[in-house]
Formats: sequence, C-alpha cells, structure tokens
Amino acid sequence: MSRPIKIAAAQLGPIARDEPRSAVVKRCLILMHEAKAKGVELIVFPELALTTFFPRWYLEDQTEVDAFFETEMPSAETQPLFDAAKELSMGFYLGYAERVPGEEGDRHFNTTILVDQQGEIVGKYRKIHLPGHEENEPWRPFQHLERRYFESGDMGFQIFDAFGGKVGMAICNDRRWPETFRVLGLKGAEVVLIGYNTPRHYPPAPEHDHLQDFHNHLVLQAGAYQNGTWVVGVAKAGIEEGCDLIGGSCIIDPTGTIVAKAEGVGDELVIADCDLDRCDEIRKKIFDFRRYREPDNYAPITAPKETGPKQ
Ligand code: CDV
Repeated sequence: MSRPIKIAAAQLGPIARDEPRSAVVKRCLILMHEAKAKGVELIVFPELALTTFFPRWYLEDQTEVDAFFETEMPSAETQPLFDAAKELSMGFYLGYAERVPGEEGDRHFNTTILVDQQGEIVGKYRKIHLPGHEENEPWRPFQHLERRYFESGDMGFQIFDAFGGKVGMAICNDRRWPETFRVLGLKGAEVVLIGYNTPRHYPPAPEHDHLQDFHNHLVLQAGAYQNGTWVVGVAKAGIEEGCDLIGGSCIIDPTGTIVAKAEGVGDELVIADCDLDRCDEIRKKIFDFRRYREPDNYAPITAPKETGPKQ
C-alpha cells in the first residue's frame, strides 16, 4: 500500500520591516507556481510568514504592534494565496500573527492555518510554547518578546483529516518539546508541519550558538522517529533586519531520516514525496503505542509545571 503526497517546504528568506504584505504574498505565489510545476499538493510556509519577525523589537505603542497582526483570514491582501490554492489545487500552511478583537480587550496569538486544495481553511493552530521574555531587556542585541505580544494558544494540539491523511501542526519553539510530537503522535498524526524563525544567536546561552542548526534537526528528527510521523520544518531564514536566522528547512521521514533539505537561506523550495503509509514502519514494528507505552509511569509529564525541579 502507499499513500503518497508531494509536499514542499517553502523556505522564505528575510522579510524587511517595511516590506508590505502584498510583496510577501507575491513571493509566496512565485513559490506556489514553481511548486505546481513540480507536482506539489501541499506547500508549507514559515511561522509569522507575512511580516518581519517583529518580536525582536520592544514596541511601546500597541498600534505599532497591532500593525503586524491580521484580524481576518483571508484578508484582501492574503486572498490571492487562497485563490492560488484553488487554481493550482495546492493546499498550504501559513503562519501569521492573529488578533482577535473582543469586548474585554483584544487577544493576540501566534497562529497557523491549514488550507485545502479548494482554498478552504480546514485547520487552525495557535502556538502553545512561547519562548523569550515579557519585559524589555536592553542588554540583549535584539529582543525576543513573544511572551509580551502573544498569549499561549488555546486550541490544544489537534489533528486534521486532510490531504488523505492525518495532519498535525506546531510552530517553532513547540518543536523543542517532545510533548508536542507525542500528543500529536498519540492522536495519530502522519505528518507534522512546523514553521520557524530561529535566530542563530541566543543571548542567554551564546555558547550554544554554533549548535543551532544541529539542535533544529535533532528535535525535528527525534520527533519524527519517536512518533513514526513525517515532519516538515520550514524556516524564515537569512539576515533579517540585522538578525541572523538559521535555514535548514527540511522534510523528514518516519525513520527520522532527512530526505530533502534547503541549500541556502533565501526563498527556496524543498520537495519530497511523502508516503503516509510509511508511518506504519515505525508504528507497527517499533513503537506500537498500545502495546509498549507505560503511561502509569508518566504522571510527572502532565503534573502542574510548578511541580517541576527548581532551577
Ligand atoms: N520563534 C521561536 O519560537 N524561536 C525560538 C528561539 C527563540 C529559541 C526557537 O525555538 O527556535
């Protein structure tokens, strides 16, 4: 048996602070058309794909912050992506900053959607693991204020029946937490799509800067193998507003093997034929969850976070 789906990781190079969404959408459309010529059915864009990675700045004016957010999806500016999905019969994953206006104040999420080959939204995920800090820390060469500008996602880790399989979604820092992949794996994910923006320099632990590419692939490959799922990791890469973002976009099979990888740090397609039936190689033969898991011994995993070791 085989259930192949051709997937493209659509890495994006840097997006300037003053680059309008229309210009980014144009870049995405070029990649979609290029992907169509190669038979791609699902294309995966990065985290916060419509703008520069704005959490690197401490902004006091909320109006200035909100300018990076979307209140509707599709909007007039993003509609061409949905039209292209339908025209090209190509689904997509798109990360963006989502603002939800409400009577008790606006809510802000780091979000991604899954759009099918008819151009319809069939899945949505709001980033759960938010890295960084809440307050301005002027000692840093750049900020990482995701914990100031977003709240943790309220939709859990879900699986969506789409593209003939079970699709899970996560965003950037989620990939470093095994729980992300395990929950998606337990729900039956056959492919997990993950966009990211990862600065090469990590101010709290600069001694690990040279390990950024290694850690990126380490967690993506481990997540794939340990849960018998395909994984698609997609970077926003290159020098963006003076900040060096790693590339390394890749597609990983359920054995944990990287089958396709980006060569540069600009706009680039990474394509692979992903046979979803290959998940069985691991799920039936190595990690049969029903047979081999020992959840009675895993209670600390779901205990409140305050019960973890003090650092
Ligand atoms: N956008 C991110 O979530 N970036 C984090 C960095 C800050 C560590 C990451 O996990 O790649």
